[in-house]
Amino acid sequence: TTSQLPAYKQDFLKSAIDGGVLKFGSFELKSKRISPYFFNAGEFHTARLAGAIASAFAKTIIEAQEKSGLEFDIVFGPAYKGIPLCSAITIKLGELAPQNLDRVSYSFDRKEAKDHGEGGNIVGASLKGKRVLIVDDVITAGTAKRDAIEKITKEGGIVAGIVVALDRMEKLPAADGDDSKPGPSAIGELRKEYGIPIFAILTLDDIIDGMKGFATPEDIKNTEEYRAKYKATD
Ligand code: OMP
Repeated sequence: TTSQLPAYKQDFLKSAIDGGVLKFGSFELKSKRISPYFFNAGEFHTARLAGAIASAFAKTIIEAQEKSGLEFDIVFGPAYKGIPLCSAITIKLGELAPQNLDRVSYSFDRKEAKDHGEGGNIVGASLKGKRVLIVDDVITAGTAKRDAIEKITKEGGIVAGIVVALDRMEKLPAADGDDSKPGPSAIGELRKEYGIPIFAILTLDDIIDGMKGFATPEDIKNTEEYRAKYKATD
């Protein structure tokens, strides 16, 4: 049940459902997998929902700081969906933990390099020599996160960790295309490869637990079947 979830995570799940951010049906993912559910962070555009996602991120980050010693100077949001996130989250961190987090900055990247004016690829705080926390909407295969890590490293930043709204807990797509075999998680591989911590407000397990209170039996069944098929072994 959702009762094991901290209250702020339950609130976030409720906001995601009420706001139409979390939808059930049939959706093709970037990985080409067909998913019975989809989380569209772009729907968090009202004042109330933008506040809800920023709060849930900020609380997850503060918890990671307290429990896992996460330390960072910059909240980095990869273009495009990470851009409103990094600014809203930074404001919220300053509000919730002014004694130690009102010194953090945000920055984000451009999709295309700008060759006039101030130039460069990064808007906001310079990443050089700074500990950078990546914030993004969803992690499935981790491809977009890998790109962000490369970009930050190229700019001289040190990646301190990644925080996402949703960890879909999926195994990496199999090299031979056979997704029926067990496989390691996208998150696990990123952790190993780069030695960085990764945190999520919600996981697929949280959604399945939470949806028992409101979803149709068919959506629950489809989502459970999807989890059984694609959940990673770690
Ligand atoms: P990576 O895991 O880094 O490849 O990124 C997955 C991306 O897929 C996310 O950043 C989203 O743009 C998109 N996505 C969603 O937004 N919501 C979902 O529920 C699933 C996906 C997806 O296509 O996997």
